Amino acid sequence: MLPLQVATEVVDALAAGQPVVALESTLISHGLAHPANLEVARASEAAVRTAGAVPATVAIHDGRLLVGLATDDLEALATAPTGSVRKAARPTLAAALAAGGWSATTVSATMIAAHAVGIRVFATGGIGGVHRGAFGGRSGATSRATLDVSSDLEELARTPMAVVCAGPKAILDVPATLEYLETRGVPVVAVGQEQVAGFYARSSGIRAPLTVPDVAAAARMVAMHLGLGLGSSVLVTVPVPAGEALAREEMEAAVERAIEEAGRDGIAGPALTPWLLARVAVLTEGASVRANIALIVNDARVAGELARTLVLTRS
Ligand code: PSU
Ligand code: MN
Repeated sequence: MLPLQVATEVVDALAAGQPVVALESTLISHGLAHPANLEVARASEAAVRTAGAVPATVAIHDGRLLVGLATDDLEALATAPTGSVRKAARPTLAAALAAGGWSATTVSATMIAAHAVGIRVFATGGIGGVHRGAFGGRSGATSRATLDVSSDLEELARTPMAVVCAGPKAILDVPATLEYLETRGVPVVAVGQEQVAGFYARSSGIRAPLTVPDVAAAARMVAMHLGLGLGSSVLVTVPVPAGEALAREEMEAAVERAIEEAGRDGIAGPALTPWLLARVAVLTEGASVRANIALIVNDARVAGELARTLVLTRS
């Protein structure tokens, strides 16, 4: 049994059949630095509300899986000293609950909690996926296959929700990530453009397996998929707002360099993604952080609209 502690507002909304959007917390604790992390967390909740849905940010505190954070809890998590917050995914959920204190939930752990309470829509920034070199083939110290594939992908395959994101994170092997999702039965739907969103960039350069023109059409596809009871999620990708997007070439140069440095410094495991995001931020002189903030809040807004549309089409 999950030791869930669900905020009253979330309990009430779910009981009344109102739209609820789950939000993850690893992007708050590990993805962005203070104070941008707190601003993003608050702005994401506000964006969900403006869209007409109730936000439920998920995190772990003292052995409880919180679904919906109080204002001071959100602040405590966002201002906790660097390194004091654990990163909880499916494989580390039990350890995080046993440890006490604060842990942030990744996409996989957030989905476990959200699905358990009946939330159908979840927003994150960029999903985790197949890291470059996961199956070998990179030069130098990292030529050995690392098998570093995010537990996000397995969760998408086994837990039914709509997950709204700006595509797989650009630090990943994006084509391999999409192949993996296809193999594991996860539909990837691009909204408003032909290509899968590219996280920092508008486009990943890869044609989406499925494209819909707008959120209403995405909601119809999500309703159909979830109605079939196949067990997997739908990954809905929306591009970062144009004003904050990075050019793909500019971003790729920074990403390549960050990955090379990470290999040289022996950064691996759960530390790798936060390390790369922080390093790309330095290499792009903050431009990647502005894109990251914009895409997270935009995803929350779209997820709010999606949740509201899903509720309307259900009744
Ligand atoms: N989106 C962001 N920033 C982040 C993440 C998503 O814009 O930091 C987090 C999510 O919690 C995701 C995690 O589950 O990164 C992936 O980590 P890993 O690659 O170690 O599985
Ligand atoms: Mn990993």
